[in-house]
Amino acid sequence: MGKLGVAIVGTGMIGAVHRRAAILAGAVVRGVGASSPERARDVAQAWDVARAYRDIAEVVADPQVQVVHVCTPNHLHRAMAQAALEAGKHVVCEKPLATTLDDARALAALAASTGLVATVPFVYRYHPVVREARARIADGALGPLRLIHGSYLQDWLLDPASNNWRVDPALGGASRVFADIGSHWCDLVEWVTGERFVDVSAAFETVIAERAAATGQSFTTPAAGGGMQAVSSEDVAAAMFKTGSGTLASLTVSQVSAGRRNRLWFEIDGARASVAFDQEDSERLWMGFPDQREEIFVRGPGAGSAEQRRLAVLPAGHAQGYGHCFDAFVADTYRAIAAERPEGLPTFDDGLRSALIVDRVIASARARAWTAIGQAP
Ligand code: SOE
Repeated sequence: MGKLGVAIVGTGMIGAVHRRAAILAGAVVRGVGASSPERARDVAQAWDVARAYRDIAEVVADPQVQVVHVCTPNHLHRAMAQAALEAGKHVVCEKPLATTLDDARALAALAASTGLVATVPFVYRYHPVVREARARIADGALGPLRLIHGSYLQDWLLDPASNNWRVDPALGGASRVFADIGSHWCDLVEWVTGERFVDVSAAFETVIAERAAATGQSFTTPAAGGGMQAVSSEDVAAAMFKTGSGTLASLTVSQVSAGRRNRLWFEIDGARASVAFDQEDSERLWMGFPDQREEIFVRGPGAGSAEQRRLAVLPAGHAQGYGHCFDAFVADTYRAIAAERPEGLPTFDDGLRSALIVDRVIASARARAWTAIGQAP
């Protein structure tokens, strides 16, 4: 089979991460689409790719493209992913899959009806030690679960001078911090434990009431000479969940926690052992036992579960991290296109599950009440 042809739509920070992973997985980036034709031309030149698309119609009409990576602001995901699927292209669509539950449902249904590969980068599933935690829980090492807790903290929006399209609900969706990063934690914890959250009680706070007017760029500094603009999306959120088997979970999410760059952390406490993972210390998995024993499992190709070893691509001591997760996710997406069945590949069904949780979290925060999520989809 020849090399897969790929289009990257959206050329901010995450578009560049997709591009690198696509190339490492052996694909050819045929073209890029961006926020304007001028930007697409500039990026096509900088990335040395053949085509600078003016719009999504040009992307999906390109016969050289078999896979479309949707890396745009969230409000465009539905239209872009739908156009690609309808044109028979496989899709990798950034999370959140869509800004409304109805849109996520429509995309998941469309993907299922086409039989095309449609994935969502819940990439923290690709840390080897996360796979190890999942394997040990599946093997019964923890026993019945007693408590799940954790947080996902960042600080890139701590400064009121920082702004970004994610802050604007018209572009990012009705939830910001929860949809952007709380969604990762929920996906990860449900996947690692095999449990589903069925009820939620959540609260949101906007702690920075005004931010410098946005330039529209990713990870911006303020527009020159711009004023301030009111913020309505949440900077921090707290949520309690109950799982289908009755385990209580608590999650704290923030984009304004100084010094926390990308600290996704979870701990799962069972009757026989506890297990904890920290994304900023992602080579190690902590396990604690009631007899005061501890185990630090270190990522490496020579030990642990089959999936841990499959994803441990570097020798121990040669740190693997976020970029490797992304690379492995994209490589597995392309394997699925080649009719393999890689384990744990997050699909549009997982994107829909996440959209349902986000929708229920928003409803709970608005109603100030426990709210049902349900096990499906
Ligand atoms: C910004 O908060 C961001 O890039 C998220 O959008 C990603 O999903 C997360 O993995 C890292 O932080």
